[in-house]
Amino acid sequence: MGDCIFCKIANGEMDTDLVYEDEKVVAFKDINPQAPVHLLIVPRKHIPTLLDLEKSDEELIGHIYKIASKLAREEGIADRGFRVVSNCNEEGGQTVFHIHFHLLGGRNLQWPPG
Ligand code: IU
Repeated sequence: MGDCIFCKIANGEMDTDLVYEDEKVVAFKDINPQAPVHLLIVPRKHIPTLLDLEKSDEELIGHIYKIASKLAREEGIADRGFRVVSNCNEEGGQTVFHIHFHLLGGRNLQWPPG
């Protein structure tokens, strides 16, 4: 936890392009955007992977999706469409081990992902 980069961002110890924060989550612009809109929604609580979620985190995850839809509207990508995705472990493409939800939009997203 001590050297977790997303904990540092959530605690305000690192500069970031913050777009939203409340008592449970922060959202900021991804430093390596994969779409015209690419935000990361990150819980303040340090949870390494989706596999570490506990029963008591259910409300938090619901909250994250609610914030994703609010931000999608605010970013102007709601009507045309967008994607919320969370990668888990190596083959899932996870590189930062503090769970986060990518909000992507502003272009025609392909399926299946690579
Ligand atoms: P992933 O699903 O764990 O691979 O996503 C990590 C994302 O975090 C990735 O898109 C990075 O560009 C992004 N990121 C960031 O926005 N700021 C940082 O300081 C670091 C990674 I490290």
